[in-house]
Amino acid sequence: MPSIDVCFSPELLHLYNLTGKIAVVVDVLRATSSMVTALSHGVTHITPVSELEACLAYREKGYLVAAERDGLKADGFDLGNSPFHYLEEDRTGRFLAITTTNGTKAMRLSSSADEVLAGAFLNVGAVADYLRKAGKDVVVVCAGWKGLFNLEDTLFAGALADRLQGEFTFDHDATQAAWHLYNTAKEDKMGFLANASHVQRMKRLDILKDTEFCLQEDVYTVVPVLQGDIL
Ligand code: 3SL
Repeated sequence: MPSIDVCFSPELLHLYNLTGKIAVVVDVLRATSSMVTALSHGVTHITPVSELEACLAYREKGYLVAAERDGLKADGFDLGNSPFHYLEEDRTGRFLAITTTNGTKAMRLSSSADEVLAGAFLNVGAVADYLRKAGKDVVVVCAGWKGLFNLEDTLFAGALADRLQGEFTFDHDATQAAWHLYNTAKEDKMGFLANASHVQRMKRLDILKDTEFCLQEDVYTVVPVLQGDIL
């Protein structure tokens, strides 16, 4: 039986061997949720980029360029990092380059895996279906916040484990911890996360509606897979 493991921060990735495995990168608030939403609403390709300057350079190729640092849209970019950018305006057929504080970096740092997927609550069921069919060992890579653990990505890891229970082994303590937390939180994720550091940050920035949106399960069926530089 394949296993599902959880890496709580990109800073811990040096302790994991991703070779031969599928990495599911998650940044629930909000990078991977925005990516899943964008691809579900007409954006054709997404290029995750680590640095601001490299991301901005994609504008010359006709891309929409999106950037977030510390929760805010970075100066000079078309978009920040809200899923509502793709719900409130038609982006059909656009190519997007995006850089965010943690999510796009986590994706880049996971590139030694056989496959890199973008996971979010919004597509958790579709990701679980993909992993069942692939039948390979999985590591959920939580983007966290500047190297630190966060609750929301851990809850996603637990939700994914929950969907795969009985078909994947949970022999790592990280998986068991994430699964227990998710089962404690699942009836009221928003309440459970009320004091989480990034939820507090989003409250201060008056973008709590993004949190509510990103905590919904199974809204979309798209499974973004990194192929070269592109999702
Ligand atoms: O850290 C990230 O990559 C972002 O998703 C953070 S934010 O939700 O856009 O503030």
